[in-house]
Amino acid sequence: MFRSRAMRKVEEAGYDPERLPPGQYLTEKWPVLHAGTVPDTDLATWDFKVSGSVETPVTLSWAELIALPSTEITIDIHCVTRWSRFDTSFKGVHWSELAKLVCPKPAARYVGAHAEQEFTANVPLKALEDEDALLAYEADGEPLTREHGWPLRLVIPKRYFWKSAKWLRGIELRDHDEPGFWERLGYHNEADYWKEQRYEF
Ligand SMILES: Nc1nc2c(c(=O)[nH]1)N[C@H]1C(S)=C(S)[C@@H](COP(=O)(O)O)O[C@H]1N2
Ligand SMILES: [Mo]
Repeated sequence: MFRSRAMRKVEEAGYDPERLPPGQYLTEKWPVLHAGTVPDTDLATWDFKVSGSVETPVTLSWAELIALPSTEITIDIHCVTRWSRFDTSFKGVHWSELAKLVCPKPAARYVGAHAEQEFTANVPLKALEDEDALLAYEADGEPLTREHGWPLRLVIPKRYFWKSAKWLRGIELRDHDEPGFWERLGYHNEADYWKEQRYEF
């Protein structure tokens, strides 16, 4: 069976080479990537909003958010710039806990993730409902570092990592899809790394 050089390296590192999506290579490091600057956040004034196509919009303080039941996931990160990092663990709140509070309307099918500095990312609501998606506040057993999105980031493991908005401040449910920051710049709307959905052009 054909093995690319990148896949052979994955094998040499002791992993199943089939874990590496096409066009990716494995890195041990965790690169930092974003547009703009790392925001200054004060947890005392920080809040998190769930809005849009919901019965009961909510605004949660940091204390209220972390008081919600938490879950942990261990996932592989695949960045569109071609690095992949295996087995990063995240702890945080699953969307289902927030859904209990807001009651999504039947028409809600899409999500706009809102982050600091007007950054946005869009995914289908199904992707957020997936059991391995998370609103994460810890990575590898430690609070997120500022560069990786502290205090809260989205993690959507089945898509390229640009969908996983750092410095997340809100989730807006919609009855229609709207492209986010990178999607407006030509990145693929779906971002399935097994299909190499990197760019629309
Ligand atoms: N708020 C915000 N989140 C963002 C981005 C961004 O520009 N702003 N970039 C995305 C991109 S392109 C990637 S690859 C990942 C990188 O996450 P990391 O720096 O934790 O590796 O964050 C995503 N989340
Ligand atoms: Mo990225």
